Amino acid sequence: MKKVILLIALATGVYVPSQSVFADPFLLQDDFESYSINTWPSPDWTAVWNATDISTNKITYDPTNSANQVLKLYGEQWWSADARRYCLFPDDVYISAKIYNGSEPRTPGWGRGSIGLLGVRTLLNFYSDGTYTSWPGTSGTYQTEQWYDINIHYLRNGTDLTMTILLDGIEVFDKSFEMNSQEAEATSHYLVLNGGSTVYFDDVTVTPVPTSVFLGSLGLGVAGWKLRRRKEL
Ligand SMILES: [Ca+2]
Repeated sequence: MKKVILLIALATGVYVPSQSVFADPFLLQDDFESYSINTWPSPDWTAVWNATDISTNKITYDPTNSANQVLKLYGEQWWSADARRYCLFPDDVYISAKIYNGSEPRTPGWGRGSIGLLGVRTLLNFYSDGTYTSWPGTSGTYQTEQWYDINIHYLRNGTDLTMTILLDGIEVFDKSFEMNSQEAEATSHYLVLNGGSTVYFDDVTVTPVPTSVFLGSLGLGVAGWKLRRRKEL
């Protein structure tokens, strides 16, 4: 596909931006395979609150696949665990991660796993009552002890934010709303992975180009994804 586009461009003299949708210009990318088992993924990720307890917050094996390394967080009630990592944030950016929530009993309303931008926004939060929520608005249900693919398109235009969230390839949130000035003007964030119980994370990425699930949702080649309605921006 890339060669075809390049040949067409050469034939027509069309300018081809160096950053095509087929490149991999990740602003953040971590599959947690480069760290040693039973260690904290330093210096890339900063441990905060309960995450400083290395006995329960560490690189470990995927509970469903012993050949795969993941990051485990363990937050106790009222004392959750944060993994934070600095990342540049352009106005148009795609965030993805895999999450597996444990099933320890927790007070209703208490969160299990979440992903967010420090001090600014929780992008997606999985609660102990079996629901997940993004703010403002949409809620659905999920299962514990199961991996989910989170894909988020975070698009700023002035003070307007359009946020689209796909969970396992299904669009669960697609909304535009106004941001405060802090969020509207930010050029970087600390991406936060949070656990209020046992939570595993893997394959965390932030990139300014559409991830494959969004290309698929636009009908560009990944079979099985639904066509996504394009919003007026
Ligand atoms: Ca991994």
